[in-house]
Amino acid sequence: MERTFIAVKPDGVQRGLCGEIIKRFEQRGFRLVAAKFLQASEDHMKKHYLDLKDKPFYNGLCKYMSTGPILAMVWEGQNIVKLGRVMLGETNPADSKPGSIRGDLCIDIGRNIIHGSDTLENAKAEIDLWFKAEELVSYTPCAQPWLYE
Ligand code: IDP
Ligand code: MG
Repeated sequence: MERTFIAVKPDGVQRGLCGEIIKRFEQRGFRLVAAKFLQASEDHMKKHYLDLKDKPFYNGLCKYMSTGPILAMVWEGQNIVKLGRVMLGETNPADSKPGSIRGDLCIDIGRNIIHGSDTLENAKAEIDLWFKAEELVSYTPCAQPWLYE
């Protein structure tokens, strides 16, 4: 089992898309392990997006991410880092296929409503940045044997 960090960005929260996004991960069969609703500081977002610090959009991105509440979540499941990225679609919604979250629900690369970890290593680092170990809940969902062979 893998874990990934998924966040509904401030634009997704303002547009009332938290429920739709949670629904997609639940219906796929993934398990919610942790969630919190918070407004992140610009400093926190600068840590989260540190790998993009040389990009021209870095400052604007960190500012936009700190201007409103975020729904931060940890989801678990087999191969979830990769499958989560497929569910999100491409970074640019214009390149995202219909059926993906970004392909269905947003238009602009700078307002692409959702974050998802891109590698297992980054998922671990992002989960550590956003959550304390005791905030992650372990349980066995009753559908487990109906989801996995
Ligand atoms: P990802 O969110 O699909 O992993 P990254 O390349 O890691 O994409 O970029 C992080 C975020 O930075 C994107 O989700 C998007 O919000 C923003 N971003 C990426 N490229 C651009 C751009 O060219 N203009 C404005 N914002 C961008
Ligand atoms: Mg990324």
